[in-house]
Amino acid sequence: MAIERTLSIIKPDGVAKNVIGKILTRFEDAGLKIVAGRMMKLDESLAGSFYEVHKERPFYKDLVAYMVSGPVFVSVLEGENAVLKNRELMGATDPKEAAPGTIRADFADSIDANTVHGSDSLENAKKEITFFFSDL
Ligand code: IDP
Ligand code: MG
Repeated sequence: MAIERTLSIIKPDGVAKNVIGKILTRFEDAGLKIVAGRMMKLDESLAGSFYEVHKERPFYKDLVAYMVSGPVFVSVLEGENAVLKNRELMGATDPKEAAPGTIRADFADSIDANTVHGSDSLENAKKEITFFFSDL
């Protein structure tokens, strides 16, 4: 298996619930290393271009509005199979469908406030990492 890097964002609800540490611990306990991390307050332009792929989706406006509603914690996770491993730790997009023990099942309130973002492919991970950490 290859060592990969993936982008994680703890969304405004995760930061507001004071569970940054608990979420990062899950990554570390699963063998993922936090190789970069930063607290940020996104603005509409940054959140809008990050989620550009969803521009035509009906939820795009709400998603961008949600992502700028409070601070987020952006990090880069590194380890074997990091992209898929992070997606497994996160659980399904809709917390009602997320498997027990996943981050979204345990912390998320709704499909909007679903606590975490994670890159969905190695290709997108590379783009998303460069988007936030131009030096990596
Ligand atoms: P993902 O975060 O699990 O990769 P995506 O399909 O990439 O899910 O969607 C990005 C984000 O947009 C989701 O995390 C969620 O917050 C929001 N979202 C996705 N689908 C819906 C929907 O049907 N209604 C409202 N928000 C949605
Ligand atoms: Mg996605």
